[in-house]
Amino acid sequence: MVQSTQPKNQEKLNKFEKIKAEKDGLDIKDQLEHFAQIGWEAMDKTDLEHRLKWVGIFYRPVTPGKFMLRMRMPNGILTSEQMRVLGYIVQRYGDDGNADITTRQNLQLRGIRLEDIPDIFNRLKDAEMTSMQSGMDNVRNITGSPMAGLDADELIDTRELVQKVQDMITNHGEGNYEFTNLPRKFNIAIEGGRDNSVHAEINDIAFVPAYKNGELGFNVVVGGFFSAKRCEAAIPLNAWVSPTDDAVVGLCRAILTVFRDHGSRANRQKSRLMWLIDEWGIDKFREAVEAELGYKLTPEAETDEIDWEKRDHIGVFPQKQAGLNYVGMHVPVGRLYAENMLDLARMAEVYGNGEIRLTVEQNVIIPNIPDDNLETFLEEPILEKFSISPKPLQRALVSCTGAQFCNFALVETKNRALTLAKELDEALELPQTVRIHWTGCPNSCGQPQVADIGLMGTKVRKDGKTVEGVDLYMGGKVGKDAHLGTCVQKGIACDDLFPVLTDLLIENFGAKRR
Ligand code: SRM
Ligand code: SF4
Repeated sequence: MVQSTQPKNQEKLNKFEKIKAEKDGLDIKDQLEHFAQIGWEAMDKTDLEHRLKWVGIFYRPVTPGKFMLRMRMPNGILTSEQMRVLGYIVQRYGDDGNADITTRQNLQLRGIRLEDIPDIFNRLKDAEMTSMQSGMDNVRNITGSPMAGLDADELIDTRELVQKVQDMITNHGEGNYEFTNLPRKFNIAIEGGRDNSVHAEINDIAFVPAYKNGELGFNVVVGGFFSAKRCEAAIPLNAWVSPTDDAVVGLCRAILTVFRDHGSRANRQKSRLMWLIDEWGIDKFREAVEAELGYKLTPEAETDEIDWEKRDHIGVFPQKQAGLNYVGMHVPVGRLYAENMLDLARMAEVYGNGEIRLTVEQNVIIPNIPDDNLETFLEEPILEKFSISPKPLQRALVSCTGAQFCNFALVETKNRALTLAKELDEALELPQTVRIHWTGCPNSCGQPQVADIGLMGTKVRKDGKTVEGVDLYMGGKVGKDAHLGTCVQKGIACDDLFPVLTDLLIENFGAKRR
């Protein structure tokens, strides 16, 4: 068994490094049967709270005994059969069971009982799905354009590449000790379209379409990340790669190896890839990657092909395949219940070719619907809930999990976000969508820095009491010329948000009172 802890320079290891050095998180995969038998209360605390995350199982202190299961959905694509399997898994938990579409084009299942895990994992395997290495110091779900293979203006179809990178990292979902002990979490995105659908700038590695000497491939940016302490947009690696498995998978492997062997394991707040790039400088980092690859990287193309505004894909759109369409449905704050999942699975089969896609905006797309099927599709009752023409603020709303399930949360997010967006949509006429992102704490899972208006949970003092509040972010730009927004106002009590956002929307986004 390959163990990969490589602390550098005898540095003092942080608490999590010690946990990993004692036992690789992936070892947990062989103990699941045992845990199911003894029950979570009898488990070793570190196994329960940390190591289970290596196989995607998250103990939730907010709902003890009801676990979250974070899947992997390469490129955000799944089949109706897979969605049905996931729907049945959460259905058995009644009111506790649901699923969230995440900001990484992924699904997280809720209400899961540990005693059911062996059976659930068997069902996932049968349906060719995995939750392997989806939490802690592993590579998160790999994102790609939700339009891959459908869009007439697409440059590179990323589906196979994303799958191949995932297979390399997880050993085809079986688990891969080579990459289960990184210094910190790691995000990879592969963009194939013109609109930067994946938010390339906020990933540790992102591939962005670019022509070099007339050949289409990718420029590579590295080091983008958000954390409570620091947020940075990715910077150019000064590398261009051709869109082949060897080049893309090989480069991911090389960068991950360099990060694994040289990234700092002392201070967890300073362990993401960008800290290593800072310490070394990008040239030394690139040389180390080249040494790992065994060849020199081609310098980047002068320009990339990201020249469109970001699309939200909500509505009905023709595909590049004549006579076929995709329908993007708005799922309020990404929350799905078993009946919705089973409905979506049925609709994908009846009207499309059985495929379902997810977006980083936490919405759902059903592709491959023939013209003749469209009218009946649009009469399906679920479209009243998952609208194809939601009001402007609800349309672009994104929210992290928040206090309902997440113990880091300083505020409740999803319900509050939705209620407020509905109230503001009622009160105001807006000439365009305004992208509001909620995140329950400074970890920034809801990406407030990419939003027009970002709201980050905090605690504030109001009338002598500590109440739930937010810090306000503005100026996030997505699509072409993407850049991060910044904090413009601190400590607004959530109860005061309606008037504050009303004024903000009138002054900055052309809203008019109804
Ligand atoms: Fe996140 C930790 C939820 C996307 C930055 N994130 C967590 C945990 C696991 C904390 C915990 O154990 O409770 C949250 C689980 C709550 C729950 O029960 O759902 C959590 N993160 C999420 C999700 C579900 C938010 C959502 O509602 O969509 C997203 C899951 C994505 C996925 O499918 O894997 C999610 N997290 C993100 C993103 C956005 C992105 O990747 O584009 C970020 C910022 C980008 C980045 O990482 O650079 C993000 N999450 C964090 C961090 C801060 C990382 C850091 O370097 O400091 C933490 C805390 C940590 O890792 O120590 C964290
Ligand atoms: Fe939890 Fe904070 Fe992430 Fe929201 S931003 S899911 S509250 S860790």
